[in-house]
Parts: sequence; structure tokens; C-alpha cells
Amino acid sequence: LQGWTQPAYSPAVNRLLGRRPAHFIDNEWVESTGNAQIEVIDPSTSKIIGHIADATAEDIDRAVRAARAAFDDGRWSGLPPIRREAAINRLADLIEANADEFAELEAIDNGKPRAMAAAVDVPGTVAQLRYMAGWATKISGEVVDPLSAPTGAFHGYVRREPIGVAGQIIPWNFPLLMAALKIAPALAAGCTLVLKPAEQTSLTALRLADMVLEAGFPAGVVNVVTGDGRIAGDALVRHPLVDKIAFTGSTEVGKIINRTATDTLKRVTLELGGKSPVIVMPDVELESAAAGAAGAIFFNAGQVCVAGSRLFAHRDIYDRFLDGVVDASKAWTPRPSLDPTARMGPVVSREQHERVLRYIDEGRRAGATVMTGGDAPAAEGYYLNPTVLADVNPQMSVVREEIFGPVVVVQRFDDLDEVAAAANDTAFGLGASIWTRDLSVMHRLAAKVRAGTVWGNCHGVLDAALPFGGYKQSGVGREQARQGLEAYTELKSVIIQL
Ligand code: TXE
Repeated sequence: LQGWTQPAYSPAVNRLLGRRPAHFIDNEWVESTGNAQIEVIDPSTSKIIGHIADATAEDIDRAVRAARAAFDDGRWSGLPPIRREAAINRLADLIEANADEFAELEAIDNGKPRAMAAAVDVPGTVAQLRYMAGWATKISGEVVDPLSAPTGAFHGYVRREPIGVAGQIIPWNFPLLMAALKIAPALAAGCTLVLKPAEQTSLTALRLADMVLEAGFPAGVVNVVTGDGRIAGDALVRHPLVDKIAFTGSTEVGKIINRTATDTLKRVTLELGGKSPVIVMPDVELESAAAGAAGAIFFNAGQVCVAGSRLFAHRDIYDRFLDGVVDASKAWTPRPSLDPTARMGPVVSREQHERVLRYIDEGRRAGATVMTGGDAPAAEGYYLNPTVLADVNPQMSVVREEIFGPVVVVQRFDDLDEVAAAANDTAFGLGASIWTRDLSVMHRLAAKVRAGTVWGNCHGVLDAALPFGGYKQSGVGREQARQGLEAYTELKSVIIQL
């Protein structure tokens, strides 16, 4: 980490940091009804750089009532869909026009390299919005004629209507992109919403709210309330005027939310944790596959729900492949987020830093061999060295649990059935990747792995046109694509006697 310290932030970023902490409710910036604030910390320096409002349950209630009123009077759902499409596209344009500022904000709030935010998070956000904007004009029901057993003459049809008010709770690993994944389908479907970003990373959601205003959305359609999960998040999940909860975060909190939402029978979609396998067959080109496997875990410092955290290499190439991954990990040495050469930044918080080191220690004590990394560089920020663990077994916590840091465990296998069983020996089922030139093996394994997304010769590629979500304890429902849009709709059957 020598030779570079985090430079001064840009004037635009300083302006946002200098603002009085507030929520965005009913198209206005309003102060919290409580006095509490949350510190904003730059993970590259561990310094406090600002404060955001820490919502009370009363703040949440105010935001939900604004969203409810905006939904109930039809000021958004009643607009011609082509105008909803245009508004969402205007929002996308504004984000694109301010891409540099968004990338910098994400870098200083989350710790990810600015260059990564500029290459992945911001364009991904714009793509999600534009993709879903197009759906606004394509949502329709169907006519069912004739009905199945009419005694008399009937006209039957099915309407697809917006679900109502959505409560949306997102994590800190891709703050702006997660916000887009939530708000884009809700807005396209005609819903109104209250978004609660993660307490560690709310800056881009607040800046997004400025753009909502500028794009001309009617008041109350988009509301952003910052605060703690157990208070603000929980109040949103309990609120009787909220129709649907969409959550991305830990499996542990997802279960709590699912239980709480049951009281009011809200619709719930959950995108939770993972322990995604990366399966490498002996016919791969070793160097590029090893670089791919390293990228699968070290991208975003491993803080990715689909991170390739369990690596399975075929016995014939195991030793050489392991060396290749250790070599490739050198390209991921952590750097401060605003350093233009950074590929990996610090992890998001002190808590996460400690948590990852605790896991590595547990692995070591259980007998794992640290092939590289395993420690933190001496620095002020929350940096961790890319870590590769070998000699692991399926009982170890480093193999079973989501670490959510730059730590991969490597295991060997002999044949397809064995690796499919090992890959599926997990409570999770979010992603998996298969690396081979043999198409037959590719398709056979793709069918056997129980995961919501399977990649071939790549890892972690997302596209708004493909449904994304988890098998097993990785989640409920799908985001993106038509299915993600439909998750913000209700069906209504209409039967008319003629
Ligand atoms: O997540 P939380 P945390 C995993 C990852 C990480 C661990 C802990 O393993 O190490 O979770 O991270 C809100 N009611 N993932 O504690 O708590 C919270 O305010 C309502 C994986 O930061 O799940 C935040 O907005 N809301 C994951 C959001 O939930 C509550 C991404 C996520 O925070 C709440 C993030 C409650 N009771 C963490 N408690 C992935 N796979 O993408 C918290 N929240």
C-alpha cells in the first residue's frame, strides 16, 4: 500500500458529504424525527467523512404514507405507460451523465475501486433502468375465451396490475446497482416505493434521489430513507400499508424478514447469500482459467453474492491449477479505491474485516493450508490480502459458510458425478461456473448443479434480460427479466356474464 494515499475528493462529492442529513420523502428532503445519525466511513482510510440520517419508525411511516397516497390516487400507475417509460429513461440518462460522480461516491463509500464502479456498477445501473423502462409498455393481461365450462355466455380476462407499495431493502456490496435492481421493475410496473439502503453505503441512493426529482417523477413515487436495519428496515417490513418487500442481503436477515412479513402476508422476494462453486475440468487453457477463477472470487473483494468461493479443480490439473490461481491472485493486491491502478479495494467495514479474518483463522485452525494471503496489509483502511486455502474438507466453516471476502477454498475431484454432488453439498444455490471446452460436459453439469445461474467459461456475468435468483437458501423469487417485472404485479381475473 505504499506510494499512494486517498486523494482529496471532488467538489461534487464534498457537496453531498456537506449536506444536512435527511431522508427523501414525497419529493422533499426532510430531517429525521430522531436525533440519531450514522457515520459515513471511507473504507480506504477508515476515516469518518460524513453523516447520514438514522431513521426512526416514524420516518418510515411517513415515507410509507407518501408512497401509499401516490399509489392510491393513480398519479403513477395511472400514467400512460409510455410516460412511465420516458421517466425511467430520463433517470437512466441523468445517472449516465453523472457517471463520474457516482463512481467516485461508490468508491469512497463502499471501498471498491473507482475504475470498477465506473466499468461495472454505473453502466449496470443504467442498463437495468433502461431494460425495465421498456417493459412499462409491454405489461398486459390476457383474454381467456372461451372459459372452460361455462353454463351461459361469459367474457373472461386476466388483468396484470401493479402490486402497490414496495418496501425495498438493499445491502452494501453494490449500493447503486442494487437500488436499480429494486426500483426499476417497481417503477415499470406502476408501483410506488420506499427504498432503504444499507447503513454502511447510502450515498449513491441519496444522490439517486436528486435525480428522481430532476427526472420529474411525481411526489411520493420514490422515497429513500436511510437508517439501521433492525429499526428502519424492520419498521418497513412490519408496516401494514406496504404490499411487498424486496430484500437483498444475508440469509440470516432474509429469514427474519420472511417471518416478520408473514404477519401481514406481504409478497416477499429475497436475494440472499451464496457459496458458489467454480468447477474446472482438465481440458481448460490453464492460465486464462486460473485468471478467471481468481476474478470470480477477488472481484469486489469477494463481496459478491455469487462470488466463486468454492473452487473445484480436476485431479489431473489440481497442482498446476492451484499454482496458477495463487499467481493470478497477485493481480488483486488491495489498493485504495481512488488509486487508478486498483483492481481490488478494502472490504466495506471494520466489522466485515474482522469477520473475514476470523473465518481465515478458523480455517487455519481446522487444518487448512494458506497458499497465499491469509492476512491484512499494515494500513489504516480495511484491506485484506487475496487468500487461497487448500487442504480443506466439507465440514470446515470456510467451506460451508458465506465469508463474503477475498477468500477461496480449493478442492480436487475425479469425475462429474462426484463434483456435481460436492458442488451441491451446500445450503445455498445462487450461482456456479463450469470451465471446460467440452460442450457435452458443460451441458450435463449445467443441468446437475442446483443454482439459479450457471456460467460457462466465465463467472458473475449478469444481464437484465435473464432472471436472477437463488435455489434453496439463496432466496425466493427472481429479479431481472420479465419474471422480475412480474414480481411487482398481481393478477386479477374478471368474469362478465353477457
Ligand atoms: O447484512 P444484512 P450485513 C452477508 C455476508 C455478510 C453478512 C453480514 O455474508 O458478511 O451478510 O452483512 C438490512 N429487518 N451478505 O450484516 O444485515 C440492513 O440494514 C430489516 C450477503 O451487512 O443482511 C441492510 O440494508 N432489514 C449479501 C440489509 O438488510 C434489516 C449482501 C442487508 O444487511 C434487518 C450483504 C432487519 N432485521 C450481506 N437487519 C448478498 N449475498 O448479496 C438488517 N437489515
